[in-house]
Amino acid sequence: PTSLCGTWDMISNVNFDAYMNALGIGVYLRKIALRLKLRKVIEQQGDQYIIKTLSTFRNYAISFKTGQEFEEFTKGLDNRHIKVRTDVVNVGNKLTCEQVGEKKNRGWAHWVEGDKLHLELHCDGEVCKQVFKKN
Ligand code: RET
Repeated sequence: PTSLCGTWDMISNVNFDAYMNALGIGVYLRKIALRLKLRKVIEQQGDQYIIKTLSTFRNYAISFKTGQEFEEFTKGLDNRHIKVRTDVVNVGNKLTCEQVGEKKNRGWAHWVEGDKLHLELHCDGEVCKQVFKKN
């Protein structure tokens, strides 16, 4: 896709609470997470991506190669072990994945439009939409 690389700061976050609730995250952690202004730092070398979610409260990072299945432990989020299927692919300018595990219909998509990074997170029928501007 259009390069996702860079440092991106959150400007909007729609339905994050319902998404976290669908993940089974408790009300206390949800309240903290909802107040955070998240920063994404995305690095890419060839097929290799590192995506960092940074905040004053907690950081979270994943690293993977597109097209190769990997295992993710969502430490500090819902603390589940999931298989992220080789559907980490570039579909029409989007970097998408499906996170296969206990939760149904779980995954995300990243894409760039203009100077904004868009991230759509879904789980069990809930869709969260986050937008970031280039730092
Ligand atoms: C925070 C704070 C602690 C509680 C929760 C969080 C959620 C993080 C999420 C990260 C998603 C990362 C993605 C990376 C993709 O490459 C902010 C760490 C629940 C939902 C989609």
